[in-house]
Amino acid sequence: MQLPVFPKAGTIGTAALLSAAAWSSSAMAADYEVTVTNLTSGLHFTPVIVAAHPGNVRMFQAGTAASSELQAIAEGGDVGPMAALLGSIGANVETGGGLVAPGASETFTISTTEGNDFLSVASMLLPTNDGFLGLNSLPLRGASGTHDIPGYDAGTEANDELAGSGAPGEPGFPAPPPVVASGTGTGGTGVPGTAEGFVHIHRNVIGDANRTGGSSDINAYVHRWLNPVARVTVRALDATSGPGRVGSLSGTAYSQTAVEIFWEAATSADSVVTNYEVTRDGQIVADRDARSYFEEGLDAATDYVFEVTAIDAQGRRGQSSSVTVTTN
Ligand SMILES: [Ca+2]
Ligand SMILES: [Ca+2]
Repeated sequence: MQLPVFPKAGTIGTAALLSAAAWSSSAMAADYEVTVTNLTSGLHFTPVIVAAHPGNVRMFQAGTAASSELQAIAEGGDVGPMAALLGSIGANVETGGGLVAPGASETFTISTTEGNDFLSVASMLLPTNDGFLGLNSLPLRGASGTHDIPGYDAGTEANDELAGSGAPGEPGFPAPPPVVASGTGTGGTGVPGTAEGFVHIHRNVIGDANRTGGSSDINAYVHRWLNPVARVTVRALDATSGPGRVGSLSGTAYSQTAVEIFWEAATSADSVVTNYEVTRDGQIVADRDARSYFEEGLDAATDYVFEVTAIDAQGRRGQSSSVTVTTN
């Protein structure tokens, strides 16, 4: 069949062509909950775009020139052109309602249609000239879990670090009130540089400590960051695919140091459950094809939280169940 293909990156298009083998014709429609969390202490995210799309399209590709649609996101937070382009090839697209503040999260529910098995996420980092967070074509099958993502520079604008325009091709970064309130300034002379020409991992901002002058309008004490900048948490909602929860999870303490937990089998709606992952206080302690887990060597009179997650033959994870067991 003829797959939809974006024009090559570097012209006006968005996607690089991937191997058709990466695209699965047996893919099923499904609903996912996608939560984007701002992991930084001082950056704001512009309204987020979340898209489920075929495996042969990409919103961006590191090492190649950005599309005009990505440029609009990275320089001004405008997701409209990218949403329109993705919509035109049949992608499922959701966009956010506003800025995502440091430490905040926004949750999207995305219903995918058949063939849209890859998830991409993007949003501008403020204050930067053309920085963005990007999750690039994550396979949705088996994607339930957390995915930490870095900040990229779109390469379309020089990083002069001056408050200015959010229009593509114009210098400066947009500074809406919450970003100004976080500590940006004015009156800088500008950090020297030119547009880099290709998407790359962002080398971070320089900033300065002079709110009304210096070389940068970015505050070095507030707006510098370390990667990752964002966490994307994906959870499959569709009860017609993948594993469900285990049943009747319970636990028993045998002594001051030994406990055992038990559960009933989980089922997968369209596959078979092959194993169960067991964690104790967040650490994986077992991954097995069994319906119980015994552990000794624990501390006396202590609460332990066990979680059990079913995993099916396609690697998909169900929702976790938890039980607290207190040693004697
Ligand atoms: Ca740049
Ligand atoms: Ca300054």
